[in-house]
Amino acid sequence: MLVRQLAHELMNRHGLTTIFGNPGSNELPFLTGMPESFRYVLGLHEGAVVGMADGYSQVTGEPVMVNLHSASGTGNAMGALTNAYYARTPLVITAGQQVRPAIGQQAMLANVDASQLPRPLVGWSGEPSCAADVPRSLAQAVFEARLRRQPSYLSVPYDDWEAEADPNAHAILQRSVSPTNQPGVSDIDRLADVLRQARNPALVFGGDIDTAGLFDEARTLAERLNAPAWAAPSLFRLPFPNRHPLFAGVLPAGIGPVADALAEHDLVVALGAPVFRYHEYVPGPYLHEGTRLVQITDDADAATRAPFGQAIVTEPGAVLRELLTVLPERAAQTHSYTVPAAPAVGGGNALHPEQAFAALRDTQPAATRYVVESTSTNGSWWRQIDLRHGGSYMFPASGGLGFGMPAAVGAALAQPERPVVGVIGDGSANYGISALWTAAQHQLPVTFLLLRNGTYGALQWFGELLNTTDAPGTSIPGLDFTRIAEGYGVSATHACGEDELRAVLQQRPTGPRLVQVDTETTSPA
Ligand code: TZD
Ligand code: CA
Repeated sequence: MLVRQLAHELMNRHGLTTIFGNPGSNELPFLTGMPESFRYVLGLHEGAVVGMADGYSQVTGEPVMVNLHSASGTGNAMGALTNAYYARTPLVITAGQQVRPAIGQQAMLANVDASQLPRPLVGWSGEPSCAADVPRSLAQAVFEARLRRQPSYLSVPYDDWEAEADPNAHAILQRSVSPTNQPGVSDIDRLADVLRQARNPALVFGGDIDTAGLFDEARTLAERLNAPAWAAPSLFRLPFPNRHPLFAGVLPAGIGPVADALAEHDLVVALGAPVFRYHEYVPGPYLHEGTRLVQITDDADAATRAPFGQAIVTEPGAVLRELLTVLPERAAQTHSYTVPAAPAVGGGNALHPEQAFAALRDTQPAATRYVVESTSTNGSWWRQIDLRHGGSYMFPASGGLGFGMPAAVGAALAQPERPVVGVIGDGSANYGISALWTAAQHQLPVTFLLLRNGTYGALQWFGELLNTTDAPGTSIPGLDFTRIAEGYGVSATHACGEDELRAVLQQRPTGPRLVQVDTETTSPA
């Protein structure tokens, strides 16, 4: 058996039969002779490749293969890797390397110091020391990604794939590596006691809760405790129905404002979130006197780097489920979800973003997945949208633009029967635009709602916050995304006014479509 055949068999056994990639010559010996059951999803730029893989893996909850071209392909992918890293997406990235004798002399396409290149945006990173070690290294990349929920990176000299596999290497096919970080009985008892004794507890749920498929459990725990539930700051997935009467909102992303928001609570239990991912620097105490915080996360890094609170490093899902068995049942309550106020209305030819989001809410199926990458419209979004299902909302986890369009495509590939809408700003769109081509080639029924306000709206807002309103480079006139989309093979409409927008959105897409609408620039608040 060749190293390549053994690697393909290993991928097959781990369910890694979909590969997102953009190949070059170094990668061809790995990609040749792929089993029929494998699917190679071609992206035209590595940012889109990683964004698609990220969206795909976030939907399946499983590791996924990514194939990049040596150093330059890896470089192009780095921005997208910031998002995958903070979303804790288990990408298994392979990159083709020059043959070993050519690396040191830096022949064309050598990836010099390959294992360093993607750091610190991957967990494990390596290059096998010889061909015989390729299958084991690939297995390690897979186990690392799955176990630690971090992207991992493997650089492989391209002549290794044609080498005869070492007879011992077959043992790798039988291996499994299982996590056992379940909470102990005493951990649960103590936590349940603390919760029972709390006068006024609050819950904070992070994106990990939704990624782990715990959306409904999170709601049930809040209802059981009758405690308000916040979404953690810098939210990248919605872990709680946003119009539920116990939903307190997304925590602000500044130190002082978080303390203020939680001031009335004596106990805060944060599940599946770092404590905390702040953004704009607003000083203040981490928490006010009288509030204590317990963090439950399976991300050891997120526990050790937090500046305050008690952390328990264990699987939040297990804690949620155990707490639900020990905390007393309450009589079933029916909750009437809050109704959004009528949307604000734009002037002139431009819609207020709230009008666009109300149109989505009223026209799209309830289980629609939204991948949002529109930065100045955040407040408008939460004021209008109504999300009651797990997996309904994704946002770039590190704020790196270029995630939205590709992730929407990846999400649709992972689960074609669930509707996907990308809500994309006219600035954001450009960083991941080539994902349109992949959507067209696979005829994925994704709607891209393109909000065109002609600016980097969020930067104008930040400019006022930072007193830098004269900074250049925040205006982006002259873009017509209907023509760009058509060039990539995606049908497109420019919707004028609210009625036309609603009429277009009412139609169910059979393939990808882009709907461009002119919007007013608003503040994210
Ligand atoms: N480049 C990358 C890769 N990520 C970024 N976050 C930025 C630049 C900086 N940036 C922001 O943080 S928001 C933003 C930029 C350029 C404007 C996005 O414009 P948009 O949305 O049209 O998508 P709004 O609603 O007009 O802000
Ligand atoms: Ca914009």
